[in-house]
Amino acid sequence: MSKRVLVTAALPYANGPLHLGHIAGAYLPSDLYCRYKRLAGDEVLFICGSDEHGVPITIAADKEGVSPQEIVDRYHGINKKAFEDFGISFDYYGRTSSATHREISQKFFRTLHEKGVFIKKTEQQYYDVKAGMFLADRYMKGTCPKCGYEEAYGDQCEKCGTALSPTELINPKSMLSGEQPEMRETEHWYIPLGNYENWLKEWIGSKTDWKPNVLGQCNSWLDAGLGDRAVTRDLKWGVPVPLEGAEGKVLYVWFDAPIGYISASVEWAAQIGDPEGWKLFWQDDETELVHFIGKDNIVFHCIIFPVMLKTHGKYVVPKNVPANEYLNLEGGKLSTSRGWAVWLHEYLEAFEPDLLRYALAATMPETKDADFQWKDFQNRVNNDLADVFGNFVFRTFSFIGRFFDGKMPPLLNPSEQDLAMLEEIKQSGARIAKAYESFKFKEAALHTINLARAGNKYFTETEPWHTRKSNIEACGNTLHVSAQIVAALSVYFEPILPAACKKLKSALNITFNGMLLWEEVKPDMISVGQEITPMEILFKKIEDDAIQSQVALLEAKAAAKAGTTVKEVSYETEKKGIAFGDFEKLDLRAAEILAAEKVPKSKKLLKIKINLGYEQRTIVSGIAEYFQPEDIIGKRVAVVANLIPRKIMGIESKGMILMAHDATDGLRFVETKAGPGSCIN
Ligand code: B3M
Ligand code: ZN
Repeated sequence: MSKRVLVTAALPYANGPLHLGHIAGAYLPSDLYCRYKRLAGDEVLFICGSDEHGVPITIAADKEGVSPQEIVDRYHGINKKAFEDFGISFDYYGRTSSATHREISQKFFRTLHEKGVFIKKTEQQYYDVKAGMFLADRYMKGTCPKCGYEEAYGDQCEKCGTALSPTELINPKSMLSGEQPEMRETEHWYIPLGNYENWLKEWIGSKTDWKPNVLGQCNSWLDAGLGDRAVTRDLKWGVPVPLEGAEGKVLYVWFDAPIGYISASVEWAAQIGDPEGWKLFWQDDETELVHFIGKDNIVFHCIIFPVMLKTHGKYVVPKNVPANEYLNLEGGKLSTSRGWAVWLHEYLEAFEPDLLRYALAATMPETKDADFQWKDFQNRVNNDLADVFGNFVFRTFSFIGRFFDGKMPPLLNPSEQDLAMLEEIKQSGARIAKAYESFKFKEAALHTINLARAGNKYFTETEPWHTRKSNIEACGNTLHVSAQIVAALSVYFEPILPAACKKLKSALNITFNGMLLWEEVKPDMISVGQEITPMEILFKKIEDDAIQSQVALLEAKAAAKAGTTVKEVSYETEKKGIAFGDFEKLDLRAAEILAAEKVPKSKKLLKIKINLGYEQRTIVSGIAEYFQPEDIIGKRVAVVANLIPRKIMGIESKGMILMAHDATDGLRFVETKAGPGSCIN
């Protein structure tokens, strides 16, 4: 029976770009799940969006000296695009600064207020006299009372994961002025979570299928006893508290952000022209609500938000909250401030989405922290995707093309091995499905590649390169069976490798109405005589130097943040030899830089005017992060003059300025004393 599933992925703060830790934590697993569920025939609504309130946003704005709106507009755009480019299949990507969200979260708050859920308390809170404001938790740092970490925030210690309140910090300091704040009186609304302890214990206690790491955190919260949780703050940025006498107060970001899932669903429904359609997902008991999050968000999604939903009365509560652990990077903790991160948009400039989707699925931090290593990424791509899956597909297609006219051969007098292999299609399908259903994505990836592995091995063992001469019927059987496995893989691999599977399906000429479903995968999916279109190689191997340059880039970023340079020089491998004729095609010239300016809306690009003696022209160059425009005027540099012009951000760029990539000093011009226009060769 088909189910209705509402899947949410944690709303990332729109205060910075996404890195691989975010992707492995919540976004790839939720996408795998949704893509699988759609294939399983379930009705899926997949919701995410930008979390645009809260102190992380205002801190980022303060740091840059711009408005919070400017920050969220920028990163909402960047992150939405990165998700799209990476193939995350959200049905809707909202934002909590939208008018709908303000209205819905205020309404939610008012409902709870009218139901008498909140208590109002006057409390002493830290106030920064110099900055003239009450300090939100995140504006305070101090020593964690549990583990002694000196950089703990007012709401949480990132070292030991303990949730804190600012008054628990030892030696509290304001992050605004750096000074010790003083206590002042202020009024706020609280949810007395303790009132719901019994319900929570019973509800969470009934969850036998939740991940142990999630249950563990929930139980330690419950065992420690739940206190009152403030749901309002003294801040300027946020959803205003919709009550009289609450001027200058906003909803606590962790109150409004999860309601963002609801408001995004409301916007989705309006967009598809069914304004009431969201209710089926949020207010019908048959719906399975699943929250995908990182482990630092567990308490909010397993305790606080469920209490909000429950006390509101109209909403379903989550069926599961499959939180992941953390992803480390090359043996170190991912850290934006230390520059130890691989940004998703940066990854996408270098490699295809499918490759990372597979590598992360195979190493996901499901039950414990995992480590992303570039070398391991390369191995998974080269060994699993290229050598196993890609090779199997390639052999199958090319043999059918060469020896069977590009048409599916019949299965005639199959051997036991042939039949066992066909049988494996269903069995693998069931195994993979079970893994997805139980949120074991690593296992799903393993079972899927194992089917390709089994197919590849079968191909080798049945030796069609021999049987094509000795027993053409057996050769046809090998290819028939192999093609059926490839067809099955074009569905089974789809959650992880959507782009590759799309190519495969079209090469196999699989026709279907809408989506081919999991249960429609059969050992006779491709009919005899069906045309099989020859295919280019599915996955190219990744060369060592591509990996080395990623590692070098990472080290350089970290070094730049640390204010040092990388000490160990690593040289890029020399490229393959070229003929003199190839070199002669390049028209290299000396040129003088006449003017330079930043390209608006781009961090990386400079628009540079050069003098080539015989003409002046414009070149757009991606060096803005390394040079100030005013510093490079007058330099005599080497350029490729005969590069075919292309438009970069709307500017026509004619040629390319040569740069040396110095391993210790970063980018350097290739300078020359020759006059503008001189040929270099
Ligand atoms: N923005 C925290 C985070 O990115 C937060 C999640 C909100 S989910 C409603 O870790
Ligand atoms: Zn701690």
